[in-house]
Amino acid sequence: MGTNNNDAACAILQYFRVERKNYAIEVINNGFINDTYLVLVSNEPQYILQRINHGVFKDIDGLMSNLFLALQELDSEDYRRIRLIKTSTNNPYFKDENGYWRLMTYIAKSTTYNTTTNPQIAFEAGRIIGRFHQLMEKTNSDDYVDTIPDFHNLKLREKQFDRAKQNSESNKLESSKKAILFAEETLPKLNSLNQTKLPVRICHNDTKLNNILFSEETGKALCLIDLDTLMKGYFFYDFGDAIRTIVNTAPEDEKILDRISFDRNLFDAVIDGIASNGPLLTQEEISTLSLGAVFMPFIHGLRALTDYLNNNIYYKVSYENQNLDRCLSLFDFTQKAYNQVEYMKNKVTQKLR
Ligand code: GN1
Ligand code: MG
Repeated sequence: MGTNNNDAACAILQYFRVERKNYAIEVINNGFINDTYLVLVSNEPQYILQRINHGVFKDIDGLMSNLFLALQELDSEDYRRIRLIKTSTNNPYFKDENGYWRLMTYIAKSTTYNTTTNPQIAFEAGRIIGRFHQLMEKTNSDDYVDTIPDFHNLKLREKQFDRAKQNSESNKLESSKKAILFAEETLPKLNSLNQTKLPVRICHNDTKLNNILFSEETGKALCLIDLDTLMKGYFFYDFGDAIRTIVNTAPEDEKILDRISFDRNLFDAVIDGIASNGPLLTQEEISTLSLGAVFMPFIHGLRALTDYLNNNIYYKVSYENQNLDRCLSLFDFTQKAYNQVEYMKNKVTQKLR
């Protein structure tokens, strides 16, 4: 996070329904897609201002409508409410020549973690993801727009990967040879993940650990943030994204693969956290979780590899080979999770039925 007097972002605030104050802006350099800013008054964070990536999210009205619908449900004694602030002309976002801007409340005394070794944090993460799904059960999924159609559809991601291979420069095909081979070997293994009997839920679709807000005071998980990919999906999507970022104690682009691990204690803690909400999932859903924890790191690795071959046209990268590093790291965890499928299967059937 760096401080800067970002005048352009600061000037945007005047179009929203907020008091006129002397605001300061800090850039949050965390995401791969949107531009995110923290808005402060006298060093105290007040709001989150974001410029939505219109290249990635084509239907901004649909996206904002999803958010408003979901935020009505996501409000409970044990689930912290986030509010969207409208513009002075009552719009959910402000549009200028630089793009689409939106403003949200900041939850005071909160924090996020990129990685963890603490089972209590893993438990809380599992608990809040379960709670999110419990609260969202009431919502009518037909009212939601697919903000990125087929986001976690492996068939589509495979097609995009094949196209990227055909068009890629030969030096990139060479430097990612091992990753390409791993992808080709792993794709058929994931076909047995049967999705036909699964209930469609409104999922978060990006439940990595750093999209969970924790209280700095109590250590409890407060809510999920980054709701742009809220749309129809299956529970194992949200489960797998949590597992890949919690049970692996290394960062997503870790280059030293020995540091990547599947930590069973942390896995058990996530499951206990989900279970603490009471029964939540159907038998069919439970039966997809172990392979789901392989599927999610794999699909993210495949997308990173595809983007590497396409010369980084999708993700914001901070160095040339970041997509390849992310891919290798995600594929390494995919294999490590695959080796634990039996372990995971036993745990989830024991604890979640
Ligand atoms: C992207 O920008 P960020 O970190 O919220 C991506 C997610 C990935 C994530 C990290 C719309 O999200 O799917 O989990 O990078 N979001 C989109 O791998 O592609
Ligand atoms: Mg996201």
